[in-house]
Amino acid sequence: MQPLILTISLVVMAVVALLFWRSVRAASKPPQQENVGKRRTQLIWGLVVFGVFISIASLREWPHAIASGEDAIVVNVTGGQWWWEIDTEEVPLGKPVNFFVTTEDVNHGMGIYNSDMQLLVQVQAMPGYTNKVTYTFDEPGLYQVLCMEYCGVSHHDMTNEFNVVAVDQ
Ligand SMILES: [Cu+2]
Repeated sequence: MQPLILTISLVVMAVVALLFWRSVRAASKPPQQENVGKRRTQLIWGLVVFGVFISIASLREWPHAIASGEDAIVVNVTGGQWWWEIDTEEVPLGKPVNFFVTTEDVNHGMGIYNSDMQLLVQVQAMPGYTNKVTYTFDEPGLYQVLCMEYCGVSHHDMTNEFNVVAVDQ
């Protein structure tokens, strides 16, 4: 998927660069036609419509949607200087987990990392708000919750963990 996106991006960049170069060249010449202003307006509106279309078409599923249905699990996470409280130690494998995240003091960032310390999902933790993010774990194991926003001298100690376990149906 990545090479395809890179190729499409390079082609679109080349087309935009070509249009830009033609516009600059056209602007340096005296206008030869009366309708050149009209054509420029059409070109600008065409590019705007094209840009809006590409933006909408390239947006994937809205990232803030919360899983619903009877399968969904709720895990409440509260942050503070400098700790994370998670209301469970075990999370089921293969089920959508809705993390409801808040903080008791300052802003924090809740990031969930797998055992290779790859960031899987993150959401801002804000005082007075409960932010939500959904993630479905597809591998069992120990997962780390780290703070992703500098929040004071012991920011680096702000960690907790939970296990993702296979559950029988
Ligand atoms: Cu923090």
